[in-house]
Amino acid sequence: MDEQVVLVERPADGVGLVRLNRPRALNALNGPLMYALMDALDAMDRDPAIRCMVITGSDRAFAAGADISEMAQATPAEMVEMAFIARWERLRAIRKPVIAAVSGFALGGGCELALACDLIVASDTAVFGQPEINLGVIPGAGGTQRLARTIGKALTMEMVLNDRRLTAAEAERFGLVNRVVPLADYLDTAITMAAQIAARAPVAAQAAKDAVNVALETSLTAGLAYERNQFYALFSTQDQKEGMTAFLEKRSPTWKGK
Ligand code: DAK
Repeated sequence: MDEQVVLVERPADGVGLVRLNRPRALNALNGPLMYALMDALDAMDRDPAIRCMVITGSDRAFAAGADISEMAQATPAEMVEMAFIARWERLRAIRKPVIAAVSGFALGGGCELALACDLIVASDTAVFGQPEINLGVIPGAGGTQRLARTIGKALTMEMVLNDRRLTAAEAERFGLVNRVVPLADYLDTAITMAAQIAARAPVAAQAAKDAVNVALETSLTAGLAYERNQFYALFSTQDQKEGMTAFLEKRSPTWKGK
């Protein structure tokens, strides 16, 4: 029987949860799992009932990286043919906020998957690392780029050159993760955070995510102009009228997502 490589749930109002489900391989990210993950996220991105998503693994491993057995004998052409990059790029196109709930190993592509999410909630057992140098390669899904932008050059160099692994506490101290909580609480904490975000003005939440991501890719002047345009554009939404009217009427807003 085929293994169900991801499990999809709706644990709270407006929240979609995707669990990576290859526990025996520590959630190694093989082709079928990446396709299933991206299909699940795409479907939730299109579903108006979902407004925030959570990706998680098991307590022992968020994901121990791309599946080494799938890559070991591949030629460059075969890597391209496997649509290896295309699978990963799909995550960047998701418009709704995505939270990684990380416990245990987040190594290689597992660390990169977490970094590609918008927020990270970690258990106190989480370990973040880019051990690709041990395999004779380097990170290929954003590790060098996103880590350098997030935790700086010095620590990134140590991680990619010398397999320095960060404990959850270090990851929090260096600004890699939003929150570290006890193992028993990490998923609930991520779901609670997702439910809070899901209860906020949906169009504004997508615009906020988009604008922060633009900040990582552009000059300050261009970024400020982009932010301003997004801000003005939100005045075309019913939610802006509702949010400001509700404030003035001293009541809670009712968001329409329009
Ligand atoms: N791939 C395949 N199988 C893996 C795996 C992986 N990455 N990690 C673990 N497993 C499997 C093990 O082979 C073992 O399987 P069996 O022998 O039981 O069949 C099972 O999971 C349990 O693992 P261990 O027996 O090794 O468990 P330990 O507790 O002793 O060690 C460990 C846990 C996480 C320290 C160890 O398994 C380990 O070092 N794993 C490899 C970590 C690693 O090197 N990760 C980086 C892989 S390279 C790209 C996109 C993505 C990437 C690149 C490009 N593009 C878009 C271009 C990503 C690349 C990578 O992630």
